[in-house]
Amino acid sequence: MDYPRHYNAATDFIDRNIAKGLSEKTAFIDPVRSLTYGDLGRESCRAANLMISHGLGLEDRVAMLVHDTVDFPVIFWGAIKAGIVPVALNTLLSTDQYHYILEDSRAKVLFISAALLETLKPALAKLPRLKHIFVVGGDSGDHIDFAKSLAAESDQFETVETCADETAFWLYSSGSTGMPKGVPHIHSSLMETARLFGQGVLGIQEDDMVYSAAKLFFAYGLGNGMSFPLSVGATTILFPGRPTPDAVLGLLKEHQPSIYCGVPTLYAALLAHPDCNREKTSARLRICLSAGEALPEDVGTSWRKTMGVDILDGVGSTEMLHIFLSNRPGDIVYGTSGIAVPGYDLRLVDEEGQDITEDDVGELLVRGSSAASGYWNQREKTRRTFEGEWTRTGDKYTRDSDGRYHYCGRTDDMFKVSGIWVSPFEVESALISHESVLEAAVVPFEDPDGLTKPKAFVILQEGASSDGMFEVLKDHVQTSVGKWKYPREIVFVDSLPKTATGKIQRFKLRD
Ligand code: 3SK
Repeated sequence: MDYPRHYNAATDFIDRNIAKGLSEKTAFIDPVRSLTYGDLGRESCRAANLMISHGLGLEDRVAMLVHDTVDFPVIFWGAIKAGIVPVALNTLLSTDQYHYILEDSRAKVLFISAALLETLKPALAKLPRLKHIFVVGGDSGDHIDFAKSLAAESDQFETVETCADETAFWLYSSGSTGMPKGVPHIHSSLMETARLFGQGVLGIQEDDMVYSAAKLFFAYGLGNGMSFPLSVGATTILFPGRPTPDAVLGLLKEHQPSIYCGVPTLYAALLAHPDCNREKTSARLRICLSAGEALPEDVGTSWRKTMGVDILDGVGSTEMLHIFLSNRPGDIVYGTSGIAVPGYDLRLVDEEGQDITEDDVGELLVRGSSAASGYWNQREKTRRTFEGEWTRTGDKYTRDSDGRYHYCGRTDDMFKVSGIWVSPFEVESALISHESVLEAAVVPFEDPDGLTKPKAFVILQEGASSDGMFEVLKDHVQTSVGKWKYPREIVFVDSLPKTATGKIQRFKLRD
């Protein structure tokens, strides 16, 4: 879609709802407070004034290390209104990672939830560019109390005229290795993802209520819980704590959202919970969304059976801001990633960059209006990922004769056994489809003859025993996905290494 040259996303996402008569409608609910669209308009004006009165101006960056409470949208939109660039940070990182990101982004101001101060403290003395720290919700110690200073500001602010093509906010891509990379996104991208996926595929409408277990700092959560609902004047439930199965089922029961967004691991854990059923928890749920990792077929079909509602499995990335490949309501094939989201183009290419033919495995490239143009201060990585209009995803797929995409694994996770590609995801899905398996990760290892073979790390369902399980799972994989693909070794574990956004870090399991 064409955007006017001068465009500030805050006008589109907040003022338009107020002009539509939604001032009194609830935009966000957290466990303590709620905000109407009118409140969001006023509070974000106060936040814009607060940042300006602390010396920030156009294009300056502010870091947000903030849990999912109503403060998050107030700060995020306050910055955007003022042409200041919020940098939303993952709340699950380590002191060293925060030190790296705060240095890398050169944020002058930090908004931080009180509970996260302890982790950051050891890094503070080494961050000379950081001028002010606002503490959100709780004891501010030596720093500035966000709520008090916000209340002292005017609730009137004239939104700064920015360009549709200028940077509005940053996210950090967690990646599976190395330090996170800054990914700047422009003002028009939020509305593009809301229009193309949120409205176009998910079909979000004004009377929807969304709960996203994926947090707002994550591109997936930011679309689910912020840009999609605000694009149509809907309501979001925010939860600052860990989305454990108990917590998620409690929220579904209490608020009865119409849209729930989760990740595959959490869907599997919810299904293993005794209270997971539609009558008890989620009568109003009309659609669920999954991303972050490919959804195993078995999890999708079990959810449909248990909850009476489908999961749309989609594929997105921090670089593209949200989902560009997805199943669609009424056209779901579990175990596949679906088809291109209208508005995005996809290609599968081989190692020489040539388009591959049907059924071959290729790397997925995507083209669309919400793409970032590069990584902050990382020229080599930018060149390897952003190739003109096309963005490399680093994911391997096949495309079947119906045009549906089938996930095979990360480009660096695939391996060959007896000269044939093995997708760790395919073997993991076969393992998970066994009733005793909760989660699985598959990596290559060298057998005593120096040959590459699959090895699995398996978390068993509660109450299942590992006695005799190696033979059982070996046979199960052989009959489900092929004789040569079965794991030659299985290690039974209690947890798997994952990124903060729930992706299995297979490289940590390789010998
Ligand atoms: O990381 C992902 O897989 C993802 C999925 C959907 C939207 C955004 C992201 C980053």
